[in-house]
Amino acid sequence: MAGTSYNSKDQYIHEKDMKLRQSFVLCSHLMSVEDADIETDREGFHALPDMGIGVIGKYRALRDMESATPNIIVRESVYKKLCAADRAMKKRPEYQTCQLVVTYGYRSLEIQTALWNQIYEQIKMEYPEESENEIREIVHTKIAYPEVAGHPTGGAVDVVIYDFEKEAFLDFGTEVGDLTTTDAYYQSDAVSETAKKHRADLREFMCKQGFAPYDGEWWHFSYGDREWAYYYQRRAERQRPNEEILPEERVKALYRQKKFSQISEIAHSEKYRLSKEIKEETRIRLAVQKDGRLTEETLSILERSGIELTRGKRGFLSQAGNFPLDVLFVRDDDIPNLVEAGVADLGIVGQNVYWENRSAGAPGSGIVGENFSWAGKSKSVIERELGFGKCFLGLAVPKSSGMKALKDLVGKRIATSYHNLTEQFLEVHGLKDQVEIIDIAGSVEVAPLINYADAIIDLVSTGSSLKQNNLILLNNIHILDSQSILISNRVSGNDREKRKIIDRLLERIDSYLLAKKYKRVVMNAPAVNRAEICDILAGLADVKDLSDDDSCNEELRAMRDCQNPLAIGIPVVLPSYGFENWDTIQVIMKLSDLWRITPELKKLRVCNILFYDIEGLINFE
Ligand code: PRT
Ligand code: ZN
Repeated sequence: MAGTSYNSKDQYIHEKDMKLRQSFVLCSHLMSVEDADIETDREGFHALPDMGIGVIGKYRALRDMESATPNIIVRESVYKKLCAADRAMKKRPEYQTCQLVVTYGYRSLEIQTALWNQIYEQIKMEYPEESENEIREIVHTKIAYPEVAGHPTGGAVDVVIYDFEKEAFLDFGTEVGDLTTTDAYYQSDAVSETAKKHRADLREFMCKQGFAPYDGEWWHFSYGDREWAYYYQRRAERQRPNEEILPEERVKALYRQKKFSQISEIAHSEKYRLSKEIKEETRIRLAVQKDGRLTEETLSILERSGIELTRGKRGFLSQAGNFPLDVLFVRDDDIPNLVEAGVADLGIVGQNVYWENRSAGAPGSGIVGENFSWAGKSKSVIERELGFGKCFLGLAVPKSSGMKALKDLVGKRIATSYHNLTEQFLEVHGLKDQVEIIDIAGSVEVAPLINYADAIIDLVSTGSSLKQNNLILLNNIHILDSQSILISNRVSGNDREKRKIIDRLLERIDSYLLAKKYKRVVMNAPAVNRAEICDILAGLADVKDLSDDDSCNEELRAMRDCQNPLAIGIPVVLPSYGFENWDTIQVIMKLSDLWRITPELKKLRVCNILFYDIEGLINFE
């Protein structure tokens, strides 16, 4: 309960008679609740993070504590229960993209008392003839009596629901903390059906975790304070109407009101500062294809990077339980835009889609030679090539057309779903005004068959689709070689907290990508040939010999330099128990290299060559 406005006595009496008011808790009710034990009151406080998509705390209506502690503070159990309520809420489809926002938590007993005194004086002046008790009740409807107040215990919170997708608070009928209207009453009939539903749902999410609601303010909930104890006490009584509830069975409060001096230590403690600095709740969002060619491999990379997603891929948003990552499932064509707009921090998408999107937005862009270069400044960058979903954008013509060279395209029509890339390609080859582009969304390869186009520009991977439709590549032109890439939003990538998480994720992905290329190979070899065999194996580790894959050379070099006996290409020789003249040699190498040297190894009487997949490879430089 909070707020300092009050109405005239007539209004007060009128309201008091109103049915709605009957559900309100009187100050005298709360005075009858037993105060908390020292034991339960020992529980500490926790500062709510002010960022992220879990529960966060942001002062909104009442800012009287803001200068004392910039973060909203609540009891530790309250924080845990808020997190549980937030998670439970996100399981409901219509609340998947929502989060609980706490707009007020702990208030110092000093502030509570000062506000109480101020209103008390005013009310007393207005109604000099009222009894002390009556005045206290009137004041209590405006501001809680300090001795029974919830916010100073750290157990009471004011909560709203925010939709981070829509970037807006849900409609609750009134603003949080607005006590100038009786529509703040939970059961107010004057608010919309939507607002009523939101109020009821918020109450359900909170009460399922053991919070008590307050009928006077739809946003106010508490745990462990006297109001909470009174609420659950009454509930128990209602459930056992004919039984007497013994004094020791009565629900007691858990927390007492605290002066700021008593908790200021917490507000300024190491733990508090740490939690503010690390912003424990900072999470990053990755957009991936919902259902398509890239989905399986993408999820597999995440899984092999040790990231557990809580929801099946059907959901729109899935949270990793063990890593600060949330995954958005969307159509692949939307991914570059979501990352550009910063709705997602990262995205996994085909280069074809990425460049088609970027070239659309880049002014004065064009292909330079055989390479693409875009002048426009993009809000996203490529972080990694992921090596799957490989294909290329090719130019194909009907076999029977007799077209052999680019100049044969003059006056012809090209069907494609890659308008921007096609246009740039034509421009670079001076054909822009001489060839007509026909945009089609799918089944591009049938366009020539039905005489809708004379050529096509489409993705090719095995080439069987072209074959089936009697098409051949013109000049074997690859307009763009493509594979899936991990892209990031520039702003996210430069944010200190997000960068840390992105780097941690990249480290895991790198370990998976590196491991995927290599096998662990174990073999038995005669000890007499040890040196010769090891030379062959170690010789392979020369970076020059492995240069068919440039992307990993740098990592390889680092591995070789680290003098780690289990590093790639360094053979480890172990004795074979019971066979004194035989060694067991282990080495990590590419399978293709192993096949290349097996004839040599055979000559040196190596036998039992076993090779295994590597799950991952973590390297600390
Ligand atoms: O529904 P959503 O919009 O998310 O998916 P989508 O239908 O747009 O894309 P999807 O799932 O078909 O492909 C996703 C990504 O996979 C593409 O953007 C490419 O980066 C990559 N990829 C890799 C391919 C192919 N290989 C591929 N062969 N995408 C499409 N094809 C199609 C191609 O368009 C042609 O119709 O397969 C046919 C040719 O295959 P081959 O093997 O016969 O040559
Ligand atoms: Zn409140």
